[in-house]
Amino acid sequence: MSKSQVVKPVVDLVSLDAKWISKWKQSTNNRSLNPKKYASIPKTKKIYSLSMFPYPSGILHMGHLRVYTIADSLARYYHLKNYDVIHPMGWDAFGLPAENAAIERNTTPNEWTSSNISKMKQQMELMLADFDWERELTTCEPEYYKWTQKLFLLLFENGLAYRKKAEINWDPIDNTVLANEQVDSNGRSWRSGAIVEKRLLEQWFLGITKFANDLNKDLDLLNDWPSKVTTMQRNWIGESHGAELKFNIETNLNLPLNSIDVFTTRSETIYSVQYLALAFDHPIVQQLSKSDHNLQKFMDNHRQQQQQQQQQYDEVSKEGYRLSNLWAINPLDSDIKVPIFVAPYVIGSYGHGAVMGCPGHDTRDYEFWLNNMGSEAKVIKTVDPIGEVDSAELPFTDKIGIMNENAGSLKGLQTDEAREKVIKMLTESGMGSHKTNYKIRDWLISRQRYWGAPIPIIHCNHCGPVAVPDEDLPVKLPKVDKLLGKGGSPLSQIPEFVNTSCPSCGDPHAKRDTDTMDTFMDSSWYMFRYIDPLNDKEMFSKEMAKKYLPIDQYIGGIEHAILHLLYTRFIAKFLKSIGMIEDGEPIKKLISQGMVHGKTYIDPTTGRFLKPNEFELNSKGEAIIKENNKIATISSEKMSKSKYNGADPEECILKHGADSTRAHILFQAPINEILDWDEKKIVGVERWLRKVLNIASTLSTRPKVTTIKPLEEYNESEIQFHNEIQNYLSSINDSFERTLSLNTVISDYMKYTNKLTLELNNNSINDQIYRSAFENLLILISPVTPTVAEESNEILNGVNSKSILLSNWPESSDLISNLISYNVMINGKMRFVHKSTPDMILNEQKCMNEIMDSEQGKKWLQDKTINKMIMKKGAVVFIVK
Ligand code: ANZ
Ligand code: ZN
Repeated sequence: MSKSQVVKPVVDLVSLDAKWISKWKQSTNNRSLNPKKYASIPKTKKIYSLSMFPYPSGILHMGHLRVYTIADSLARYYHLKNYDVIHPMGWDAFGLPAENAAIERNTTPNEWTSSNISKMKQQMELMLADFDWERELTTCEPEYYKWTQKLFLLLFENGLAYRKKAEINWDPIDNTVLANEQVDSNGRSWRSGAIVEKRLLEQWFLGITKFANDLNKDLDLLNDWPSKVTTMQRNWIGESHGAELKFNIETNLNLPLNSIDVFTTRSETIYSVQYLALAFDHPIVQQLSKSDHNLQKFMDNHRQQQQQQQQQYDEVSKEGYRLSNLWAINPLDSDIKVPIFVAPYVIGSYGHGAVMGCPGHDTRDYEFWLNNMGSEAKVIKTVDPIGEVDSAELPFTDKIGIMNENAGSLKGLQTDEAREKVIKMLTESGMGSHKTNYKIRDWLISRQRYWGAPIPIIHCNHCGPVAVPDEDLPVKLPKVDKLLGKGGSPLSQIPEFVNTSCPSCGDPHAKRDTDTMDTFMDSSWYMFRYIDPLNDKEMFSKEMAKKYLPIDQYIGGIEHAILHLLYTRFIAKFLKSIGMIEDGEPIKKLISQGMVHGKTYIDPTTGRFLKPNEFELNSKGEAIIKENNKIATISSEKMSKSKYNGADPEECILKHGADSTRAHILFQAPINEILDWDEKKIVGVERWLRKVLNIASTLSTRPKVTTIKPLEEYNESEIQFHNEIQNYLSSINDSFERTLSLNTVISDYMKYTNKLTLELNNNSINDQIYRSAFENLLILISPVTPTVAEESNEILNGVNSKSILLSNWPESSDLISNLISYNVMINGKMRFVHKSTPDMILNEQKCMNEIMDSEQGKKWLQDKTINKMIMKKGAVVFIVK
């Protein structure tokens, strides 16, 4: 390679953004920032690469920047590989914040939302994210929510949407119902912070529990999901194998039931049952509380505990209320009669809302028993530990043990044998059976809110709830000038909306449902709409579903590990059950990206978060608090306004350019780990990108060599160069395709570039080999840093050259590490060295052809008649005339 002066690139990184955005847009008719996307190239395979759509808050934060950089880089990579890429974007646009913002700002949720959407779209362009805007969807637009309503009606027709009076969590500040998950462990609303109250309301539920078994079982198929997420889902579904047992009641009272069913996972403890405990909403308790004032009082006193759900057993009261004149008869021995209590610790909605109390074997039951029967109360124990262990321990809670003499005919059996035996005996007598229970509850979707998809149901005095006919969909949200944000459901205050006629019997006094749907409903199926976004006949066509589903990779935050993903899996299973899609699992690979943290400065004396202008950094990197000269504590915490530790993606891009920002955010941490944002470190990435531009400038001053040097003629440095470059290529490939180790991609880029820089002014690498390695580098970096790739290509090949983004991803070629040198002897004289694979001398024809075709071979052997060729290890001998 000839020496020449290094030409410094004239461009600065930031200015590249505007230049290339405008060029790309021109070349794609404003459709895209990636010319490859609409190039007419035969496609190899499809890839549906999805990132979780954002709530249109109006500002792109660092978390967005991170997830969309990951997603965009992957999509660009697959475009270079000529995949049919689906990479859509949309807006999860319904929900409380828009409604609250509208109330605060005296605007409408609609206006607020659409202005936010356009702001965020601009920011996405600024970060060079190239989404399929022709697939864009917005959940608050009638074209979309028409199909959300249709989905609801399909569920309704199939018995999976039903109404039930339910105790709901009521937020007295926001005046709305909250899902259980929206109530924190202190019983407060996640949003307003108010103590949540309970109310009874007629609500819409979706029957997710009907799919509980499949939702649990199919988690086993999700090998490409983080195990953390599948574990969280498994716990949430809470499958529990046990039995249900029936206890007859002995009483002189008039009760709605003459027996009590309980769910137990420990049937073998049946002879240790000393009482039954019932939940507050058990039918027997409901009935008795009507006439028993003391019971009413007890329930009122403990309702709070009953409400704060028995999530933390220890905190729930051990108090009970004994029901007089009431006994439960042991189903295996009618001589054993036990008392019945009402107890706050029994969960009304789990199992049968009734527990068989075994003080000898369950800690909770033990404490309850002593608390209510006196500390000296007798405790019956029917299981002992196996072996020589002390058997006096109370309660004995091990699941594994041996039945003792208190266990009647079970004596001597191991617990698991006894368990099966009890269930068998009870099954035969009709007093019990195997049962699998789930913790998961049906999905409450009613919201007493304005800004959501109206539930497409009309209530008729004669017909009950009636589906709005398809031709009347969507049921549009009525326009409002002003939202008050007080009282019940806003839609119920709009008579023109409420009053209608019954689609079934025509009764003119029918009323529309005034609730709107939980926004999780909008997001539970948006990925299906993306595949056929303009379809005005159906949610999506089966053909498109077949072509593009399942989602190959879904990228988003861990905060959606449970609900959103569970709802989506549920809807997929439902759509499969009605034949609309083929895969019951809609998401092949799940990628959960880590959070972005910011450096947080804290006053060590007061614990107060410090604003950037309240301290100064000294040369040791310490932060000295101006007010008191103390050294601030520095920690890394989730970015938030109140901690003054946020960083604005837009600012960073305007200062350093989109390429640097993108590469920096990928480089700083593996995608699934916490990223500690540190803008200062971006200089490393900037330095790297300048090196790339530098090489382009230098090469542009050299004549372009096109003759391709054959591999077998590579000299030592070229072989070493070739192999090193090939190693980077396969590592980068593997990272994009398999490991998603995108931080490694950036370090491979840097190493690749360093190798090129090192060889730039050595003469050891052939110009063409070098240049082609550089052009490959530009293709490789273009998914992450498209402007520098383009600019370098333009510097190198001129303004009219074809966009580098139109290239194909370089094929990897074999390493040539195992080439060996053959001394070629002609008529007894050593003439030249030929490099080839060790197997060259295994095949006479190959050996002959290879040597004759090589440059040296031609020179020495062209016009000669070869009498004989002898192949040896490391040498080839010719006898010629
Ligand atoms: C008798 C027994 C003996 C129990 C023993 C446990 C230990 P998982 O595994 O979570 O499903 N239980 C049943 N229904 C309940 C309800 N509505 N509210 C509160 N607790 C309830 O738990 C099943 C166990 O939880 C059941 O097994 C029952 O107590 C209790 F040594 O029955 B067990
Ligand atoms: Zn009717």
